[in-house]
Amino acid sequence: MYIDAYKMMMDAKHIVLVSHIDPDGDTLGSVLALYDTLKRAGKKVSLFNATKELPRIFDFLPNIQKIHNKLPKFYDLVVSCDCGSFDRLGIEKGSYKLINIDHHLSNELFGDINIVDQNSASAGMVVYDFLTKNSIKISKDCATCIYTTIVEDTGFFSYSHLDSSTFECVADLVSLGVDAKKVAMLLKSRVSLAKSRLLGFVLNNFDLFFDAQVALVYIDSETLVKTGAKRYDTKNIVTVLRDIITVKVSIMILEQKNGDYKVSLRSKDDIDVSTISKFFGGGGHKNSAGFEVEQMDLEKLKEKILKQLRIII
Ligand SMILES: [Mn+2]
Repeated sequence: MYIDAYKMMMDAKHIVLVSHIDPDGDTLGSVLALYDTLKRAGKKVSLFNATKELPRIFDFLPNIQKIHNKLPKFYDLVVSCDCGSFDRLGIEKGSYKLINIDHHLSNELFGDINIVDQNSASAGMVVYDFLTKNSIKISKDCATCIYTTIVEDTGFFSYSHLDSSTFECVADLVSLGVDAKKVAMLLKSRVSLAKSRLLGFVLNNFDLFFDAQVALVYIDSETLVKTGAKRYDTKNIVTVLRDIITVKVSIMILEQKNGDYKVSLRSKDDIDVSTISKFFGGGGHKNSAGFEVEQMDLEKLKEKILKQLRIII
């Protein structure tokens, strides 16, 4: 499939690289790594993301300013990266071909070609495998993008899916010119004022359950307005609660603009929160998962989540 996918890319007239709605460092780094490579191969390539405003923290990724929320008039191939399901792409179905590059266990294999490796630390690492298996030279810019996907999805080498292949890949990327110290500075040492304020809110307003093994925080739209935080400032903020020594699972319930809820779950060790997110129709990984629910009574929602958690804790 690696070879077939490359052939499909080379045969395409206009390729659109699609990163998922509410993008993170993995999806953005993956499409930008491919963009760099395909442009060097002389291909016509566009970058699409359905979300209007991209997280500012990734402003150092080469060509990120070329990602737009408008699709070109004609395109015959879509390549999606880090999208577990088709609806995460934010595009309509059409007559184009689709290559699905991902690492989610829950991937729905919606592509004409699916390169899905659930043992990969990031979707960007699947891109890396794709490039090396096709003997394609990786530029410094491309390596920086792939490196970013790995540090983002592993929390700078702290979560699961870390094995020797991850570090072999990283060693290769560093030898190709990645400045690991610089990337760490750019990603870890720049927090927006709004996010700092939101962090303050989270630490002051969480509840504990099951002998302090579960921490839960609810963030309503008003809090986002008050702190000035954007939706992407809420990303991974739930980990600060998981880091409390007694806590095994942390939960963030985020009110959406239309009154629906987005729920993020983080866990430690062997507690598999993806089983919870799957119960509610969501997806994710063992220690990091999430789902969305339609408008309902908040207390009822909390009760329902805790009831499911009771089973696995
Ligand atoms: Mn990912």
